[in-house]
Amino acid sequence: MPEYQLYCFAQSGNAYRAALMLNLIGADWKPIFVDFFKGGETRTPHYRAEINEMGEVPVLAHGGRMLSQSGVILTYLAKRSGKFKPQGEDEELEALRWIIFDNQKVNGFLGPFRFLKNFVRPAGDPTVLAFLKGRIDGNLAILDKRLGKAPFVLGDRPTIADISFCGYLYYPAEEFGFDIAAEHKNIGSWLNRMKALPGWAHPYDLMPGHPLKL
Ligand SMILES: N[C@@H](CCC(=O)N[C@@H](CS)C(=O)NCC(=O)O)C(=O)O
Repeated sequence: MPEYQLYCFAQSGNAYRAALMLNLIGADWKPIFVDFFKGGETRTPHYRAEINEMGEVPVLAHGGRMLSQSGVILTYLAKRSGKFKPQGEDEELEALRWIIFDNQKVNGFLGPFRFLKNFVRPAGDPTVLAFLKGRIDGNLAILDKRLGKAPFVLGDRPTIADISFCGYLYYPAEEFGFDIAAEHKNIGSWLNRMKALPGWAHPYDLMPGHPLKL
């Protein structure tokens, strides 16, 4: 049995952060498919009792541990592998600062926006989508400005803060209705730098459940 198991599904950018990290550090891992869309698996009593009381993916199973929250999983894997690890207290705090900003305001809005646009019928209320899009544009601009100052979020080398931001950013532009890499040039260049790292793979190739048959 592989050392790490990751509860995930292909459309989840939140889970992609953990899957990408596992691949980039060369971990021995396998995905465990969670049937979020058809089976509503994250809402079942079994999932909430045995896998994650928060009812979310990703969940990383390792030894006796069941870890959720991608930021926690990234921190755990960085500590264990020594890779993509912030060095020293200042960098650790800086990484955490950007990971929380990402979870709440960048991928934290991109995920629900893409979900409402693609995966629910009827599609989400235009007012809600417009609100989310406004927040997304403003927050991507903040990331873009940051990436104009250095090649990676914390400076010259990639850390878990960069891996967190990858969340939804490699999914096809058609799924959003706008092209993030084209509209935000520094983010576009940074996405290419991340893509060049050994072990990088697209979310649809790394996690099970694509294409989605609704
Ligand atoms: N902050 C969390 C977000 C996790 C999350 O929202 N996952 C979604 C899938 S993309 C989920 O499982 N949602 C289930 C639900 O909200 O019912 C993380 O980064 O792990």
